[in-house]
Amino acid sequence: MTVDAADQLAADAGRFEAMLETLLAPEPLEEELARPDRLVEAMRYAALGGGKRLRPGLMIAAARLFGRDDEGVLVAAAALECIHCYSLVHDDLPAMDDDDLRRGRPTVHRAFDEATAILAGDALLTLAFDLVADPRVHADAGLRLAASRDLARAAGIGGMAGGQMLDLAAEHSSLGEAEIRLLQSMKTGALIRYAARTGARLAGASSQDIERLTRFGEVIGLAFQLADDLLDVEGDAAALGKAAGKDAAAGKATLVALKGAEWTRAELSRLVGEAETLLAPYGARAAELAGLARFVAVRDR
Ligand code: GRG
Repeated sequence: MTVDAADQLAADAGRFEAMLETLLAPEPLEEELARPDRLVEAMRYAALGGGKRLRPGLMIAAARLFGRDDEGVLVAAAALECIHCYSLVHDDLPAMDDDDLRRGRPTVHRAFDEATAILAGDALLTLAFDLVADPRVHADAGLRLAASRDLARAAGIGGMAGGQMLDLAAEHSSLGEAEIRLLQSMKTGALIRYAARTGARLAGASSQDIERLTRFGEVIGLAFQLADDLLDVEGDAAALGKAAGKDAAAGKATLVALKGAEWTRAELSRLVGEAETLLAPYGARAAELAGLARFVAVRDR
């Protein structure tokens, strides 16, 4: 990644964190009777406790490519990150992956308790749709509605939650390549695709550009999952802040398990090449997105 692109990403993450902090303020908003302390604390623990902020970074960079860079984009990015954080809280629960560590700290149900973790996830998911409806996201209510429906679909039955269901159903069974790709594009790809697509859409990009950025998001989503599976078998548990090798030990179906690490590295290079080709029409203006594509494919955490 060029120094400029890395600096830009770091600056975006800082602005994003500051916005998320205000959106998760402990004080009740107009029309809210109260915000129970323990619930707010658990939500803040889940959402403000580190993380690479990849999805917000992608949305912000995609919007900037088409000339928009304001607080409304940060609010939309916060909505998406709330959904991502809720999914991690619920994924870590005893009924799902039963993880003790996330981002190098105790998981929410370990730091609080199981019922609080379930509620914190629920409240983060719900807050996301409140945020997409915020007029700062876009002056056009129809466009906010479209962004909201897209988000529901990315997170719901045909997206992340559906992908998680397929993943649970597939434990200890042998899936083929097409089934693994489908599961992963739903479980993790859908939110990443949403990030790039929505950034372009909120910035008023043409439908052709929105479709190009949507495909870019799909490619990044595939690369993200392949890199994650590779890290699970080859990564350093301390750097990951979780138990590396857990998915492999649990017999989860991955393309790394099916086709091997060498094939996976070659596929990652191919995907980075495809991402760069998709960005080629935008020239140097897309350096930040190109940097993100490379970061996703070679990341070590
Ligand atoms: C519970 C409905 C529901 C869905 C859970 C996304 C997901 C579905 C589970 C997460 C399981 C997991 C660890 C999948 C691997 C890919 C992934 C989403 C990793 C975590 O995302 P990062 O690396 O996390 O962006 P940070 O901490 O950087 O935000």
